[in-house]
Amino acid sequence: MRAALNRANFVGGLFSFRNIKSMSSSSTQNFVSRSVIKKVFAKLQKEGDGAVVRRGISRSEQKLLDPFLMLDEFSVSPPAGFPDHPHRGFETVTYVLEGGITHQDFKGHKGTIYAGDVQWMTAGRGIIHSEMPEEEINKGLQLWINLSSNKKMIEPNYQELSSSDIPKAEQDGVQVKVIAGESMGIQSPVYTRTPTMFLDFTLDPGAQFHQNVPESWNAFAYVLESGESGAVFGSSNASPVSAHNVVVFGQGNDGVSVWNKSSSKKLRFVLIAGEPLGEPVVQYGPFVMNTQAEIDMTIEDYHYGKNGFEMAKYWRSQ
Ligand code: FJE
Ligand code: FE
Repeated sequence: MRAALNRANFVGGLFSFRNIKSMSSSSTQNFVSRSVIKKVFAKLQKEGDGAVVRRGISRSEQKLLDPFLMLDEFSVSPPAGFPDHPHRGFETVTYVLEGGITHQDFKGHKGTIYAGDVQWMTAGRGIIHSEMPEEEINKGLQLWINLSSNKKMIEPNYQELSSSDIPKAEQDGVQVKVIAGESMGIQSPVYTRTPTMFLDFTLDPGAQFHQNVPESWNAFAYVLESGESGAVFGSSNASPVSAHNVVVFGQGNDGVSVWNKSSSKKLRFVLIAGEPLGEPVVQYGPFVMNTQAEIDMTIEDYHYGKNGFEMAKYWRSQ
């Protein structure tokens, strides 16, 4: 029934989008939404060199939100930033919301991403880089996605998308930017080594939407902007969520329903979901492996410049 509807919706290259409204001639709820099982306010925390981040996901959420390891909402101004530091065993996704971030790595990869741009970095066996702010005010999100044991030691890789490369769609007062995965019938070009959905939604006042999420995946939302009592997730009468909160959804059901109950302000949030890896996680700062022995080996590799960290001894960012 769903698949047939999907196909029927594709007409002459134009999509018509399923959502609560368009399918609700007889009832308002054709989908069962996951419910909110936890809310986490992203507290301010010092990180890097003089930088302050709001950490929405940290170790305490890792079990509930496998494969996600960390979500930081950053706001940095020079001279603060994230100078030379290593990563191994996972991916970092940097999504700039305002200003720009310049990155340089130990293999000569260099560039600046600006508002709306995304850098999807697979650290794999090892990256050493700096991430420094470009303008007066620089804001964005950084998400860490774990890699499965057989991919932790792959060669590093970058996928860089400028704002114009990110597919966008709009329907009934709901705008979406598809950073990873699929929404409203459009698909991101990003290759996700750990299957991931990363959607940036803006809902006009009074708008509502339902996003499907694969049943076995873990899912959360992070509220970027919301009017007073605006952001309602899971059920139309659930208590509203304010900005800078992570909303963790329970597993199962069709996906996630959301309402912007504000009569004057837009609601902006990211919806992020991923297929759990179900593997043990041992984290030591920016190294994420499966066992303590692998962490010990990683610290040794970094110290002696081995197994992917060969340039560690010679490289400094400019
Ligand atoms: C880090 C040192 C670091 N949150 N959000 C140690 F510098 C970092 C780090 C960041 C970071 C970078 C950006 Cl652009 C945005 C961030 C932490 O680079 F994660 C650890 N553990
Ligand atoms: Fe980094």
